Amino acid sequence: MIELYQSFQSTCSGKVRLVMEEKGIPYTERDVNLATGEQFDPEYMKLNSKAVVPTIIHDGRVLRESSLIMEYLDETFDGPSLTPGDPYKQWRMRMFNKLLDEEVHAYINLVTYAVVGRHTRSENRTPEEIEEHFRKMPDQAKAERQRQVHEKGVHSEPFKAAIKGMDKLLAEIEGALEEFGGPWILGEAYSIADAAVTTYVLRLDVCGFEDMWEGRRPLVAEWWQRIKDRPNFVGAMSPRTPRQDIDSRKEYGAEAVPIIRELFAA
Ligand SMILES: N[C@@H](CCC(=O)N[C@@H](CS)C(=O)NCC(=O)O)C(=O)O
Repeated sequence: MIELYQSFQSTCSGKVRLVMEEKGIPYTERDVNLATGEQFDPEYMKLNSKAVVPTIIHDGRVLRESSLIMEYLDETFDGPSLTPGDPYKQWRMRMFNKLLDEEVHAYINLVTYAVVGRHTRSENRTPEEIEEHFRKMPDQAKAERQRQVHEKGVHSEPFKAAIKGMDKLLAEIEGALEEFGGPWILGEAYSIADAAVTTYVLRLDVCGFEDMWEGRRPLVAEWWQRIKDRPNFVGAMSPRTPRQDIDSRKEYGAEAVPIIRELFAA
């Protein structure tokens, strides 16, 4: 039995869950509450020194980094293979993971912070505590972007840049669906590439930003419907995610919808 240290809607935890659901791997969820800082608990940091989720424990071994965990699970367990046999397609699959790790993950964090995180942080901390948090961040360029997003939310320039960055991911998906002929990103077989990008598109969907593909990126729109119809989609976010966490994203996200429409009309 795999132990998965996770957070309900965390994109990276979702990637791992999608693979486990697809391959029928039994797992137990261990919740790490990122809002209250449980990721910094010294006991948890013994498992994951970067203080992030997910972490899995399998056969007494501790594994980190969602992209690498997906490949580990695919190679270790029976069930449908999620890695294409063709080396070129394997390269494309890993390029999707690289794009997520190096760019998209930072963009989605900014999007989520602009839509909902800034509201919850303001409810739980004083303005002085929030400023102290920004001052302590080791990467001050990142802190400045977050500060702007904190102040102006979905009206800030970093939010708009992050939405454009997310559109780059959608363009990559559209391009691969066209190149390989679908129905999945790398062609006939559902793969780690599909599982990896699902949670990022889901975050946009949960925020009510489906205009980013509907009517704009027809192959993504059809693929997204197929993804949501798959049995493993249950793993995209923890099935125990509180309903109000999901609803609040759509409620707060409504403010951004006209901004996004304007961005893509320009
Ligand atoms: N590269 C890591 C990134 C993990 C990551 O950033 N996880 C987020 C949740 S999706 C997290 O734990 N954030 C902790 C925090 O916000 O303090 C992976 O792919 O596993």
